[in-house]
Amino acid sequence: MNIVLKIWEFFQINILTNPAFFMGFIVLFGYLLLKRPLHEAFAGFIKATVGYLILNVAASGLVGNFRPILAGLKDRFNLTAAVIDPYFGQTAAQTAIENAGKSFSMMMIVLLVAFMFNIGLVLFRKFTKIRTVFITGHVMVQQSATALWLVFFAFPNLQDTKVVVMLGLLLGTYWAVASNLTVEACQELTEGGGFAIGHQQMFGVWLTDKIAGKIGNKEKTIEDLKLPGFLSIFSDNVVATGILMMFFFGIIMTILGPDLLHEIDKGFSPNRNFGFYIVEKSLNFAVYLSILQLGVRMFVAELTESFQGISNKILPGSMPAVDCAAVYGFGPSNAVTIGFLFGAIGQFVAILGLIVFKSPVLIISGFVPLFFDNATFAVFANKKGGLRAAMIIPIAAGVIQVLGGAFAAHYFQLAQYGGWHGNFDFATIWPIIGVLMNKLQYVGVGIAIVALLLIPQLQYRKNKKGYFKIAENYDEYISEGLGNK
Ligand code: ASC
Repeated sequence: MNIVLKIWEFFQINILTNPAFFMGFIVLFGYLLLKRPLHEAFAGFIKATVGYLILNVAASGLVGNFRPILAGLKDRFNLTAAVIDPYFGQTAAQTAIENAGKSFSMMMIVLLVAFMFNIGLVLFRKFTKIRTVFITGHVMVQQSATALWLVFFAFPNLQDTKVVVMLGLLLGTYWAVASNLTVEACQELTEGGGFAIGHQQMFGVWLTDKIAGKIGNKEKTIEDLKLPGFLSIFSDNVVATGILMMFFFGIIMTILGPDLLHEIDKGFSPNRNFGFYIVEKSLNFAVYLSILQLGVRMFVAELTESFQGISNKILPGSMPAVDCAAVYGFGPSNAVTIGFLFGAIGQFVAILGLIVFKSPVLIISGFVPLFFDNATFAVFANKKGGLRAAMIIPIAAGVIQVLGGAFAAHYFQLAQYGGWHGNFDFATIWPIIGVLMNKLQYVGVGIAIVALLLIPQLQYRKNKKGYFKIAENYDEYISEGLGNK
């Protein structure tokens, strides 16, 4: 057992929680299975790994720069509020777990059990109908932390081994089922890119894909928008993002004031002009978005080609589920900005609602759900329902994130520790799972797992012929007309 754990520890630290290498090895392995020469396989490994590392630079740049600014609102007004953001959620869950006298270290084994269970579900896909392996490591860690607290909350006296097994099965099921739900939407958006989403808003992506066409008009997409006169400068994504973020963060940073910003951002040296600081910070948003797209294009191109090896030879009809930012290169660049801003409108309106109706918990917007969830929704919404859907869906999602987050932070008693996970799935499906566990105990866990496992069965029934084909060979899926069922 010890040796298994040691190997797992090595894998977890070096590869799983560093998906750049995971991606690189998948590509390398795929090319080898396709019998490409070794040097080509190696070149693919480098490009995929570098592509993912570039994506990481951009994502951490966005998160590192803009998360503290939103969270600063809490300090500025001395609020007791929960920030809905997975980083805050993870810290809050960890503190709650330790305060309850439990050890957080079993997380690593929970991850092992859950990941293995996900792979098992793919290996037995003939029965389970699961096509995706969730490989976004840092997100898996955050989700395990929150879910571990939900289990302790519902079962305060449960023995450690039981916690690990139960949570491992529950999380593994969620990773497999929820990422599997995004296969159709992702393949259609990327025209056979060969990946699904393994992130924090997978139910939201599925819902968006289903309802966008009903809300909007796919003939009137963001690309088609012809802006008159001087507004035409907004068609350029760098210009649009730059201007809109100067406006958005300009207001927030002015509210925070230079003194607080000096504290938050050590890079803001005392002799710098506040106005120029605001402009540079805001324009950096456009910088990171440009970087992100470059990285995504690199690794997706390699993955699409090489994964054929894996799906032809060993796991037909399966695919990896990766970071949501991977889809940003597949929509108009402005979609991402539109999603963020309209998500913010939804969140701010809902927060006002909490204040007006004297909610027992107050919520502060967190950057990760606000940006990454809503940008993702907008990209998918634009594909099926054009600009209108790309605005309406993020507004609705913003409201749901705040209300679901407020309920969860309150019910699961994490508001006192200042945070809740906050992403779309953690404002919807996870609070439901948590309440089920709390009210019905083991029966609740059972219901959650069985209900989740039923989802891919229902998906399969709707399109038996196309179900695995869409992941295995998208071109054939289209040419055989299987998508029109
Ligand atoms: C998350 C998280 C991040 C971002 C990143 C988006 O949920 O923890 O750092 O989203 O994965 O690319």
